[in-house]
Amino acid sequence: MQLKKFIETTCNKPISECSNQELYLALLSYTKEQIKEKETPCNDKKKLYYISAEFLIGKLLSNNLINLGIYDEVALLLKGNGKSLAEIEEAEPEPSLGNGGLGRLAACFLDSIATLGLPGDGVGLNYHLGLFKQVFKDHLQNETPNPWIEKESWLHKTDTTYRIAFGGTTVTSRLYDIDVIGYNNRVNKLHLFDVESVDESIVRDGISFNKEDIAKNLTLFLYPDDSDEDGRLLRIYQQYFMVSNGARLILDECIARGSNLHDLPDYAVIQINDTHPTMVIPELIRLLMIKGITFHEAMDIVSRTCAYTNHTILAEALEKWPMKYLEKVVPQLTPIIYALDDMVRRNYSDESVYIIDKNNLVHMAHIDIHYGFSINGVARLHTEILENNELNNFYKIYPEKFNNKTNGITFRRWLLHCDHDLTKFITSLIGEGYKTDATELEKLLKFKDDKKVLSELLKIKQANKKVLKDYILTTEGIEIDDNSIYDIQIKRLHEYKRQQLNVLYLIHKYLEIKAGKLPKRPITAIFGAKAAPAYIIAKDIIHAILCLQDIIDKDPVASKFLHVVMVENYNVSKAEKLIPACDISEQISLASKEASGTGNMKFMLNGAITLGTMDGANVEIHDLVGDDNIYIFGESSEEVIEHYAKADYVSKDFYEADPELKAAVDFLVGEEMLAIGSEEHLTRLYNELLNKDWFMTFLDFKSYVKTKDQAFKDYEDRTAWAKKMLVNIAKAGFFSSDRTIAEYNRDIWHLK
Ligand code: 26Y
Repeated sequence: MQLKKFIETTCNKPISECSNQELYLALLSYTKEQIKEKETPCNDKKKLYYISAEFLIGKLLSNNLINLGIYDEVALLLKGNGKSLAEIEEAEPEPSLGNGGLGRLAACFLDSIATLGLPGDGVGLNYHLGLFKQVFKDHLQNETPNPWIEKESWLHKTDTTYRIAFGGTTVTSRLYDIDVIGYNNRVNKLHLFDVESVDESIVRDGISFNKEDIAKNLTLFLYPDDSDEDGRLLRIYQQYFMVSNGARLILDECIARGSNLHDLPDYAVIQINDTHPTMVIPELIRLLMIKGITFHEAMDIVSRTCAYTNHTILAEALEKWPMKYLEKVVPQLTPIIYALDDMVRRNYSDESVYIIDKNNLVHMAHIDIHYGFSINGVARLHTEILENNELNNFYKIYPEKFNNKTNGITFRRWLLHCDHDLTKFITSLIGEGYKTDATELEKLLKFKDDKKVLSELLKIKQANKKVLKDYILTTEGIEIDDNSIYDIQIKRLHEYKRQQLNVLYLIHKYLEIKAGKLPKRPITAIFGAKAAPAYIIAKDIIHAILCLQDIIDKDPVASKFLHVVMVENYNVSKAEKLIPACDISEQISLASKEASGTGNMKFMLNGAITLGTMDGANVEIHDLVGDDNIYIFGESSEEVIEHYAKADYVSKDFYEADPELKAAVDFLVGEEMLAIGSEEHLTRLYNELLNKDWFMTFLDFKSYVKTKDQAFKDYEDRTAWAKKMLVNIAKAGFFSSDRTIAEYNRDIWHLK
């Protein structure tokens, strides 16, 4: 049916009289119909299954319209009737199925897989209450449930259900699907498993609930608090629930496509997204054995089907589960895990590659490395560190399994959707080709010295800054100055990402302003970050940011030059508003610690200039844009790795040697902060930095201040700055997830 007629029939009135909510629902069902028409029966033999605890997909309406090629038509029709598609989009709830980079990467990958026309589905869980919703109160983060599933949604309830048995209980699962539409291409699926007996009403004050009531709580939250034993057990219940359902779906589908299971690797490739889905390996072996295949053959089949992506080198993020937990939750898997470990022990004497260590901890990554055929890092530097340091013992055994796949982002969401004006402008300069071949963005380089083009770029940025200003006023009730420099750090709150370094800079700036040294132009420093509910120091850092925000706001002089804004409940939708408006992109992790980063790529694509360390994909950004178009500071990853090896970093030495650093650190527990903040939180943060500072904040303080001040100074030469913006946009093509996925397919998946 024609769109106008469809909406008016569904809503039973003219478009101009519909509410945004009504229009959203009408467009939701219209889009679903369009997708149905595009769906083709699957006649591919081999299929990819991307299994992940997180899929941070963001709102879907606009992206689906873009990928179906009907966005402009829909927007125009609505506009002609006095409605705005952007405003209608506000009615759509954002799915809360992820936490950070790993989950957003999975979502970008699904988009690119479908866009490249490859058969590949996502497999994960349908968390009803999401990660959590962040609420600020008394300068502190509070957590509340984030329900996002409404009666009408993108989820399709399917007839697929399984009985999933654990040590003590058995539950019934059900599969829900979300369509994944490629840009002018095929439709794939995101498969989300749910437990039939889930019960949202067991959640009390904030996000607490009975962690032992598995049948009711299994799919309530992503990453439930694991600071106690029941919480850790629940994580294992969730992981097994995900992989057992996933494994059964995969086997059922492959059998339906003609597999006799002995030939499973010809029908399926499973990409394991970090270690959360690692139990899929022993679970598949178990299921194949139930079908009559011997252990050895099953092990061989599974090893040729599974590939593993590592996203971190932080020790605490590499999962190790006590054997006794696994015995309790998944006793059916433990004999298999013992057998897998036994094979390793028979072949290798080096204890560091065992699956079960002498403390009876099961190293999940070790299962993936021994019993998968590919191990990849997510940026060049990251893969090098895995090969030469963190996983060197494995690299020596299996050099041929290791490979790099530098991350990417989907330009459909992170340019076409989030920045319509920039998209139109780029198209007017170089045509449409870059939308399917992102490297064509390099054609922009010929406008590097074109004054008109550069000034248009600045105009678009200014307009986006105004849009963000209005958005922040409506959503956060905070007024920012669109004549100021927007300096943005948005990412999970973690000490290694060093939001605290940014905080120390801002304190330093504040003190300078108070002493009469005024910046040329006002600065708006924007943060967005959720801290894991049990991550104490991360929450202390949020507290420090919110207190500082308040202190500066209340200072009649300083507030004219410096504004700190922490947006509440940072999520994909907020990122889509913040990124196009950004001038300076903060990518300041301690070198060697950020596996890749993907926000860095989104900012660059939207014409922000990176202020960063030589870490993760920043290194590759630097290679591409050159010294003049990025602000690099801080010690190198080699130097940092050496500090850890020698244990020679003493934060107090830096504090004592640098009066500016000392003043900024002392400010954390000074009168002004204590007058509005909590002594407990602020003192803990102060002590942590002074006595430990595991992520070496103080090490890079001096060079951070110097480099950041230089960036602010350079900003004043507007034409020179616009040229940097243009080079960044032109060179961003490499970071299209279409490129990343083409590499995964070429080297690992071999689809089609
Ligand atoms: C369960 C717990 C231990 C855990 C929960 C979440 C462990 C890790 C994670 C999430 C990790 C994550 O988001 N990693 C990020 O992956 C991105 C995509 O590859 C990288 O760009 C980014 O550098 C990395 O921190």
